[in-house]
Amino acid sequence: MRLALCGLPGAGKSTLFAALAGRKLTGDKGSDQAGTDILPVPDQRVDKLSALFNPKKTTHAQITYLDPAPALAKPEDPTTRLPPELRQCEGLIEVVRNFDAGLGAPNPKGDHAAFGDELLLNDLITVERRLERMAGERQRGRKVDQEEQSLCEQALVILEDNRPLRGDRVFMDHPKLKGFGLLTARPLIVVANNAEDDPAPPDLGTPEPPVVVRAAIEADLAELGDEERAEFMADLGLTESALETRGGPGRCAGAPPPTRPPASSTATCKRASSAPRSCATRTSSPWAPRRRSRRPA
Ligand SMILES: Nc1nc2c(ncn2[C@@H]2O[C@H](COP(=O)(O)OP(=O)(O)OP(=O)(O)O)[C@@H](O)[C@H]2O)c(=O)[nH]1
Ligand SMILES: [Mg+2]
Repeated sequence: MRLALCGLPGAGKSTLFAALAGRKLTGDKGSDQAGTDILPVPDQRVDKLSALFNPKKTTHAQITYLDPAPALAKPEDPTTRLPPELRQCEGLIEVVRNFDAGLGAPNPKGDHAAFGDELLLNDLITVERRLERMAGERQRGRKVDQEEQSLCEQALVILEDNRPLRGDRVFMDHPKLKGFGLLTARPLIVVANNAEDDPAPPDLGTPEPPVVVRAAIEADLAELGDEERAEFMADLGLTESALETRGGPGRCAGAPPPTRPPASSTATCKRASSAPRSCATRTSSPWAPRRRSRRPA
């Protein structure tokens, strides 16, 4: 399974990716390099069975994590604002900034809504363009696929109502829609990237709270050797890092015990808010470059 990290610029995607991959951040934090890593999904059942039967080889399920480089956007085409790799993944992990670090006061609820709008807008344009092409083909006397047309029309109604497509399995699985790479039809895990001293999940206006990580701490931990890491964690009062639960960006290190299973379980695959939102009413682009600063050492 391929999962792509996504979200507004500066949300901490690359920092979280480095923590998940258990490796140092390449270059300066905030660099635009893309990354891919394949990680096993921790599964105690597999471990128990393996210990019981002692097979020659034990293979855990694997997840490929992608941290795509920011897209080279053409201002006139909103569909170029998101990295194209998002369309090739089976699921999305949206990272929402909930720290300041010189980037400005966090607005996790607003950022989550803005990114949701961006996904919706992309799908809306994709479906509209396909319907336009089909209308053109019909005009030229060519036959069009009735089922595909009907699916596109149904999708258009939902998207025009500012609702994502992931509520309906038809749009998630249908082979005739596979090639479209519809983004709101992908399962979505929402991860709040919290400030170092804040373990509480922010209110995103969604029915369920997001998974919380503190990516900066996790990335720092990933850079340490075992002994130093244990010391650093003890200093911070942490019992577990993302590296130990990296089948997914699991729970917030040091946070109260989780109220739900880790992200590798479907229980944390949330639906984006289905509350109507308007793409048109947004006044400032969330894609404007943000001021970056390195965290103080
Ligand atoms: N304090 C704090 N700073 C963070 C955290 N996560 C990321 N940062 C900082 O925020 C800045 C942006 O982080 P990145 O990981 O590069 O963000 P990104 O989402 O990959 O950014 P783009 O790829 O440009 O969209 C960097 O200066 C990071 O050091 C965090 O959890 N806490
Ligand atoms: Mg990045």
